[in-house]
Amino acid sequence: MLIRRSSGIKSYEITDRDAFLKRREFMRAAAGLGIVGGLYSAGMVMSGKAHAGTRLPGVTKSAYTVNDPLTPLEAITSYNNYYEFGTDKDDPARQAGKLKTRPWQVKVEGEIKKPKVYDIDELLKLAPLEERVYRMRCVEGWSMVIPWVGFPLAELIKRVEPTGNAKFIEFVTLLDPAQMPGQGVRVLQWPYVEGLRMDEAMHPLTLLTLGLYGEALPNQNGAPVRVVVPWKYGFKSAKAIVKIRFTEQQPKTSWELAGPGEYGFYSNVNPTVDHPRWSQAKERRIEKGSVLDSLFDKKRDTLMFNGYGDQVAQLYAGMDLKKNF
Ligand SMILES: Nc1nc2c(c(=O)[nH]1)N[C@H]1C(S)=C(S)[C@@H](COP(=O)(O)O)O[C@H]1N2
Ligand SMILES: [Mo]
Repeated sequence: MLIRRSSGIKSYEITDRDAFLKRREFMRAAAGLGIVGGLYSAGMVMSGKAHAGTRLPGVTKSAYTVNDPLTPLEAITSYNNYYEFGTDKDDPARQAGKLKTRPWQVKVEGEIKKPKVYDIDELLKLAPLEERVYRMRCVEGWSMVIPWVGFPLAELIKRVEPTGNAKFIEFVTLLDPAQMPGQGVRVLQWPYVEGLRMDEAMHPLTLLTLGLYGEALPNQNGAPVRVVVPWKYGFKSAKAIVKIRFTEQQPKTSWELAGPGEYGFYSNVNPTVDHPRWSQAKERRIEKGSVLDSLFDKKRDTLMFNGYGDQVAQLYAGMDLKKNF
């Protein structure tokens, strides 16, 4: 995703294996010496077992679940893209622990009849919580399988009653450079903004997400609330949302503004449309105990719409997906 560094894409595709190993060894050693407290804020990442999350009550298993083996919690919480906390994969785990996620409000506004500011604890009770195991495919070429907890975004949308002018929905992440050190770096325009067309936002797969592995979201994964859109590249799934805005015009997303030729508004997972700088035909699945264990596995084919075509292809009937990438 990183497009302004001379080294280009910042992913394990080009991670130097020795450097990666050394850094990990260092972190392990640091943990052993007990100096990790200052480095890994909540102290949760090294073990991957106990994170800041509390158990979410009343979660039922959803039929919207894939059978692929789950990515372990350790990998999901230690290998993140979250540029508000830095552009290295381990920056969010090191730095996001300090983010204050209470009190937290989500302002819902724009082309709706019932604008409302939701307190996060009200949002948690808005609709029954479901566990959904989704594939997550990052535009960089890696993927995970994550047991999210949340409810369909449509539940919220119905309650605020969109007007006839509501054609799109915009998600805005917290803007707070004091808490989010990465916002001092202009790799993106802050705050992080993402968006969907209204029918995409209403689709039952689009999940307003409050947890993973049965617990409240770890900060590095977008606490206290994010969206997850499993048939699109991961960057469409904005973290730490403070505003949801209904609009008539298509929102300008942070990634479109950063690289219009590279990141389109739709960004559906599509193995036949290459990113200008790399192929999207294949991906590496992170599915072992740690990210490192999966780094050198064979690649697998990327699936059209990330394997959700049966459910979402009709949203794009008649559209040229090479133009509307
Ligand atoms: N606010 C915000 N949301 C974000 C990002 C970000 O940098 N900032 N990165 C995106 C990208 S590129 C990916 S792949 C996913 C990663 O989600 P995860 O770390 O929970 O796996 O978050 C997305 N949401
Ligand atoms: Mo990503």
